Amino acid sequence: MNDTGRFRMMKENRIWWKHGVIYQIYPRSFYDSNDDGVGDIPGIIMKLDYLHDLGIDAVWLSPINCSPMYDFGYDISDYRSIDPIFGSMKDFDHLLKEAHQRGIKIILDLVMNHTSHLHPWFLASRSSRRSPKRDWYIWRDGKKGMPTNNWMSAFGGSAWEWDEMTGQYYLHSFLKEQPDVNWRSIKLREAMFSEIRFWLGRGVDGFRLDVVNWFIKDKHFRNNPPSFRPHQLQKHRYDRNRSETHDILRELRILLDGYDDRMAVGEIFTMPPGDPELSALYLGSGMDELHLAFDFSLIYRFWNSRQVFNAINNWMHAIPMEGWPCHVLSNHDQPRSMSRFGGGIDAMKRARVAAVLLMTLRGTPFIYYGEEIGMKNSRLTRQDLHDPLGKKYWPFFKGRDPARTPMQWSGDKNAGFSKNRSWLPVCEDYREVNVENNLHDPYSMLNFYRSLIHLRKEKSAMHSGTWEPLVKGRDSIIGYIRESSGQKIFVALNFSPKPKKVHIHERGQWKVIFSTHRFLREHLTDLSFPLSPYEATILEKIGNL
Ligand code: TEU
Repeated sequence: MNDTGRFRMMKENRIWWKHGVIYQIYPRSFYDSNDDGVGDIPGIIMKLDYLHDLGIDAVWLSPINCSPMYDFGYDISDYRSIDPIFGSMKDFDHLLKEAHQRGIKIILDLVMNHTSHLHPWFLASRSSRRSPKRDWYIWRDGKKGMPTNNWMSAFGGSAWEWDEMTGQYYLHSFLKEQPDVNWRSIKLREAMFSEIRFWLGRGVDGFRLDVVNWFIKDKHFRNNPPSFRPHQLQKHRYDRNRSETHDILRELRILLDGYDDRMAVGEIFTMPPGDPELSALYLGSGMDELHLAFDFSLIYRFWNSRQVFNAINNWMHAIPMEGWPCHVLSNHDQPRSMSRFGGGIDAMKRARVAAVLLMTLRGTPFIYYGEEIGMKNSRLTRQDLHDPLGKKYWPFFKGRDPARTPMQWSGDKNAGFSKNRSWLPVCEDYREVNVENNLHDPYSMLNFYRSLIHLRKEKSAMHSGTWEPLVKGRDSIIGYIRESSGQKIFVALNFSPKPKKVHIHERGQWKVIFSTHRFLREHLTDLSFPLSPYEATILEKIGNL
């Protein structure tokens, strides 16, 4: 077989959501095509070639549906629409077509634990106790002028809001403008599934399901027990992770399996330090619930090789036999990994080690926009903030805006994101850290990511091989073997600013195929070799495996 044939076969053997790389776009901040200061769908279309060159296989868009934006799109008032701030349905269809032409899949964010308080379903539900949609949301009588139980909202305070007109409380796990729907109502469930079918019919390739582990609440509305952990006042025993949620996911999987090649990745929201066993539960057998589930252990870790290793190792072990992991360093809710892993002059070096880790693990990597150029959290002032969490908890917590600032395209005004003042100010380092500079520098972070992603595509061991850890975070080193039939790769990562040494007695001929420090094609005869400070090296075994 010639090379083209082999490449085609390699491609066909790849399952996009397993072996590809997924890129998260926060649409408000990606690219502003109409200079209103907010990113939009035509802006994403204009940057598709950039994404294609980067080598990613799919894009996950944070919500683009109509929303009053109390929680910046995570409060949807019409699932079948596109918010005019982002464009029109025509723009969206155009995006789908253009992305598909470049071999890029589109994943939509479905926020189905709650709707906006302005969604017509909630308006109907709220209008009267006798409304046919009353039980589409969760309404309860109070007890002596108090809410029915002690459940707390993730955004602070009671999760119950009094509704004067009908004299009952409704549940909201987030803002009071985000009432929780009642997934126990068959009618609501049917309505939600029909919204999903609408997007499947339009050709969307997959969904990211927001807080999918909170869908079902305790039937008896029991009080949550207190928690003695930092940042948590109660254990969310009765309002999260109820077993009936799995029935919904099994139903959803049947629906998706009825279409060709669609997927669902669920946000399994857990508090620090993360809970891999719990996240893995939502994969079911690996074949009958979610295709992928986020585990937040790694996103909660700082720069410590042992802790990072343990987070990954526990996650890998939790995955069911037929399941598949995914890995993520940053998202729109958490501090960017560049900042979390520590600033200073070594920040970019650590980011490169982290990039090699992300791209060489067994499992689907998710990149958060800007990670590929080394964007960090922005220093914002109180006046800059939009996120309700930042406004509420300033100055103790700036909220999530610091990780949501505009993509840094160039050193021009507003980082080339918009000709007008952007909705959030661009990060202060945009004159140095931007796509244009990165494109001109062969050794830039962007080119580093690009070659890593392309190497990952090329090497079956990297995208679909087994994972065998050999150095487990001891002495600042993580080292592992990835193996697929006919290919064996060793990845060595030095988390330390000091030189280190790997000691593994595995003889044979090893060739450097990627490295922060070494020449490509350098040969080693053993896996015992010195590592420079923050070195990340990938070796491939040649000859007999
Ligand atoms: O996040 C779930 C969630 O619980 C986080 O918002 C968390 O409370 C917060 O990050 C604490 O710092 C999802 C979305 O990703 C998030 O953007 C939404 O605000 C939230 O759900 C509600 O839809």
